[in-house]
Amino acid sequence: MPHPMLTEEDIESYQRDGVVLIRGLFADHVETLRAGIAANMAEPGPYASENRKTGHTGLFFDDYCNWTRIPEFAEVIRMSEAAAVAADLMGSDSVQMFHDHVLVKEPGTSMATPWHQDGPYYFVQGRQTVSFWSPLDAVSDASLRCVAGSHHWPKDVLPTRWVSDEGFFADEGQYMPVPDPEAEGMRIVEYAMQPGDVVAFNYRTLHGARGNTSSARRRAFSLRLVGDDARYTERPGPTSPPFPGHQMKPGQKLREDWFPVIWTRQGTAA
Ligand SMILES: O=C(O)CCC(=O)C(=O)O
Repeated sequence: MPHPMLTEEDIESYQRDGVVLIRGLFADHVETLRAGIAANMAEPGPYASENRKTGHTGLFFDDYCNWTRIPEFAEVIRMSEAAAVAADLMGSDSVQMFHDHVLVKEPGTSMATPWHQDGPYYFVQGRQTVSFWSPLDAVSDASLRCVAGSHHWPKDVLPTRWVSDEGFFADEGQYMPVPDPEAEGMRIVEYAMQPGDVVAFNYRTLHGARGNTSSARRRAFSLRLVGDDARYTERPGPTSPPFPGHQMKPGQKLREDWFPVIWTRQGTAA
């Protein structure tokens, strides 16, 4: 039996399309996540960015890897149903924490989040991966947009730097160029969402988001988890996030002192 917040069809959609909507997964945690985002923005971490792109208006703040210093994020990671739901979507017997990401587009922010797959920025390889993107404000136009089935593409998409559009790594033939899903007629999945709803997507699912031209803020919390088959892999340069000093070797499971196992099917997670 799947987790009560999921149907068998949700799991099939996730496996087939690399994306599925889960209404209300964080509905009981919206105020906690808002408080965590406020704390994060009041005291940004070393990786925070305001993504100031020439010719654009507004402010697109993002920051990641703060859950160990922001108790509100740690509470939601531990107390919500996210890990149990992640296990069923991934078909995994365990769930390991990877990191958190906050993405806030203030009213009148014109910059889009460029189309990208998360996986190629990360040092993680494996099929059992999931990100939970949750708006903390109602969204329509500024929602997440995912290309159905892109997690099955044979080649990774070249990761790029969001402000300069430069390649994140030198491409020696291992990447495909960033496609234009609208021009190329790809199936783009997007939803009008309420605070606490979640889009679950695979690390290899191509996704992006429009700017926020509305008069309301668009705060979003993204939680990145991995399952049984996730292993450390090397990329052609420092990854994003970089996790300096990690000392892992290709093929190893992510070190559990930095990336704790937060759920197991036997119910014995730390
Ligand atoms: O919130 C956004 O604009 C993009 C989110 C995203 O790329 C992610 O959560 O991986």
